[in-house]
Amino acid sequence: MEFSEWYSDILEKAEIYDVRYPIKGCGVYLPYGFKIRRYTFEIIRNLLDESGHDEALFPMLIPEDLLAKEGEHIKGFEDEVYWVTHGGKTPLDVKLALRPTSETSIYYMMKLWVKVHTDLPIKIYQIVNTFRYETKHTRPLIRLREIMTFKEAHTAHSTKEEAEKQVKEAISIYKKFFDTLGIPYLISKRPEWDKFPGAEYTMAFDTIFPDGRTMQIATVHNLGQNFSKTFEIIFETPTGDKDYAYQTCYGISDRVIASIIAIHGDEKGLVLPPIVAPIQIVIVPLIFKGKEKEVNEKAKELYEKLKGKFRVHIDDRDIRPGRKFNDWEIKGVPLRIEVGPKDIENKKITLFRRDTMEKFQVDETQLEEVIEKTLNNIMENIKNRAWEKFENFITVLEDINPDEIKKILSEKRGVILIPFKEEIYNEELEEKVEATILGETEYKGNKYIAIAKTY
Ligand code: PR8
Repeated sequence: MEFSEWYSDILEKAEIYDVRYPIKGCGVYLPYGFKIRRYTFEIIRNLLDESGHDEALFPMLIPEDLLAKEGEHIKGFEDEVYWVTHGGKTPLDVKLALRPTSETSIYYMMKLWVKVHTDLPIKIYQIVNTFRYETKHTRPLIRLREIMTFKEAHTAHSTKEEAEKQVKEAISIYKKFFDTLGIPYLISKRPEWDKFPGAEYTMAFDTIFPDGRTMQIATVHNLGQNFSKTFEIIFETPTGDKDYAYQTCYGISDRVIASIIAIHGDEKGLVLPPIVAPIQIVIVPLIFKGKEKEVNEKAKELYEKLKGKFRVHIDDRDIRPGRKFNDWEIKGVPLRIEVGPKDIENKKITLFRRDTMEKFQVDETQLEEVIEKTLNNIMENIKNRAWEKFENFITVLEDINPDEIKKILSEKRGVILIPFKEEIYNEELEEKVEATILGETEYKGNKYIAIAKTY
């Protein structure tokens, strides 16, 4: 099955996201998908909180003059902005934009908050929806017009060095985040022509989807003083001079959810990292005539025993066990416990792990310990498997040969790395190889230009 077909199929069958909402690029998170989203964004929330970021919340509407203040920024976004032009029947004096991102609203406020160097650094973030009128082909959770989960962090510092350090911290936070989810990545510095509108430079994380195309899953931007000069975020330095704040911003979106699905899933359905699985263990009673009471009681007993430690669910629907197995396999539940009369007699528990589709038995006395270990092992296994596939998608070439590059990108796809040379590093190279230049990257200690077919 083609990847895109598999992907649409799984969003529906695993009850993650319903695409039938009558606006292009907008869909509905179903309860199961919503829980995956909640656990996933809880990880980034914790990582940001731990590293001194504070969560805040800004309005969704931005007045036109504010959005247009920074020239580069508005140039980059003007074709993508949704406008609110009326209040009821009355035309508004000032058009209001639905935020495509929140630099302009946040930096307007930062100007009011920053007076002296001791007011800095400011490190805030919000997890909100943003709107971009995307003209490229929209795709569920990948290219949305309403980005339903946009985690954007914004920082301001008193020195250039501190802002530079913040970029490094953001990269290390995202590394931890994607490592926790087992999502492989290549980090590159985007070329000048592809940096964030208004940034000095952009660092990006790309992963590779099963069809060999890359997906930008996070970006970290060093904004220098571009925005602080426009928005007059001025502070008094320790020596009594005035300076403009040095800023950074970084973001991720629903694409993280799309990546969890795409990277770990298999022909049977989802394979969820236990840390974000809404149900980590499903208990399926195997009912045999005459043994109903015994089996159901055992299932309940196990449920009570495990529920404080893990996210457990008993599937007591009145349908065949085979169908239950299938449903939970599609939904990617990491572990299944099958409770049958024979096992009860032998004081054994039958476990099934979704990642390897293996069944095994454990002694009831060791159940919790084995579950704990197995969940960790599942995470390790799916992470290693994902990195292995990712590495297989990387082709290192010794020199630039457009025909060879085109051939690889039409057959195997993935990412091609060619040794970095200033003289070939320009937009024309993209035309020559008929692909996107992701940017400059370090790979195994050497500097390369990364080229790929992107989403
Ligand atoms: C910023 N300002 O905005 P960025 N659908 C889903 N995900 C998307 C879409 C879309 N249409 N467009 C972008 N993303 C900065 C940083 C505040 C935070 C995802 O940066 O425009 C991409 O993964 O690069 C992208 O890397 C991330 O949002 C941040 O968007």
